[in-house]
Amino acid sequence: MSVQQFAIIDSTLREGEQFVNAFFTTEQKIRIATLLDAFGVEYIELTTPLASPQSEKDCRAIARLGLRAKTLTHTRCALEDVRVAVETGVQGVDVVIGTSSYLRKFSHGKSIEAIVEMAGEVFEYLKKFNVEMRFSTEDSLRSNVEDLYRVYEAVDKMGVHRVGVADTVGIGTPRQIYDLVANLRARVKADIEFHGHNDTGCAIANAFAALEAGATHVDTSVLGIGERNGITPLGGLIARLYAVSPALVAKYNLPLLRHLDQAIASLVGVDIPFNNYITGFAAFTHKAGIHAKAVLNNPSTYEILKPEDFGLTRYIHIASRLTGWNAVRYRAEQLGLKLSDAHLKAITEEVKRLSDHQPLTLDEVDRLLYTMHEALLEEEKTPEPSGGA
Ligand code: HCA
Ligand code: CU
Repeated sequence: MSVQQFAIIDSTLREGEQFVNAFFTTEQKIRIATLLDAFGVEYIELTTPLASPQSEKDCRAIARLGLRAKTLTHTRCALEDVRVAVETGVQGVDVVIGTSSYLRKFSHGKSIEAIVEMAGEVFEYLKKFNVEMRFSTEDSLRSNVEDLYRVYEAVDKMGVHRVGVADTVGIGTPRQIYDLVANLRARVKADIEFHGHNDTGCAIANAFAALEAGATHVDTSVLGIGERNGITPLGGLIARLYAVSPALVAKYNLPLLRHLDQAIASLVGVDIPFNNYITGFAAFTHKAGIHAKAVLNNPSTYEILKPEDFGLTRYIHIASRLTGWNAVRYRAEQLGLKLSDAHLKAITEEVKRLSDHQPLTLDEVDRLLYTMHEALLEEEKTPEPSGGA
């Protein structure tokens, strides 16, 4: 099944707050929410108001901003929690409860019957308010699948708007996620949300597999921040979808991605990883001569993402022994230097000779180009020696 309509639930202000380095002031939360809204995510999920008095105030403050994105908060499957949640003015409540034997045994200690009963109470109450209701099973991938279907079918009958599959420990593979979501799609009327952790590097692929299987909502966070090493990163999901078809992500303001990544990186005190999707510093760099030549002729030879669509530019790295003379010519043109092919080839050989022994900087290559250019100008100026006697 191809990916159809979908919405992003960005959880930087909920799951992201669970990242070990994260501490956001109210002003910072508002700035993040406003940027996410300008980017165009459809939903913004906020930390439960039960976490602390300030969390409750922040939740209310962001719900009051009147953003285009819908605001959601996150609670346990308990009447006392959802009562507080609806009071904050959010447009939806994301209810979650663990269904795996690990969580049932070591966390809340409830049976599947008790979970269905609690969900009944919670949604009976929430129905009186004009809020979206979501029910998710924590640790879905390590839950008994029959238990899962039983709970999902029960809450579907209760009228929830979305059911959520959560790969809480990042154990799922794309195939497993695809099968689980496809089976669920056949069983419930509600929309389906996927929330995936990245412990084994599958969070983006799993989110994409969920969408292919009929999920309608995907959870992300900026840079993927969250518990442990986090969840599906917003930028990575965008890259994945864009590579299938740029039309899938045309609804988002893509150049804002780098502002979001930079803002979060600096707020939580990390660098954007060099190999980050789209915004890592090496994402649009080309080095080997063969790559550089082809990219200069047509960027699509080695780029599936167009940097300009994200407000970024590509960089051709020429100061290395892997370089080629086409790349060196491109640099000379950038510097406005006119050199013949023979001279460019000679400089390329010099770059290779020098960088065979030690790393070279772009400055050093530029100096070789300028020196050659000046020498040629000098030659032009010097009169030909007269032909002799
Ligand atoms: C948590 C766990 C959670 C919930 C996901 C969800 C997870 O921190 O409460 O609500 O769908 O990964 O299971 O983030
Ligand atoms: Cu999570």
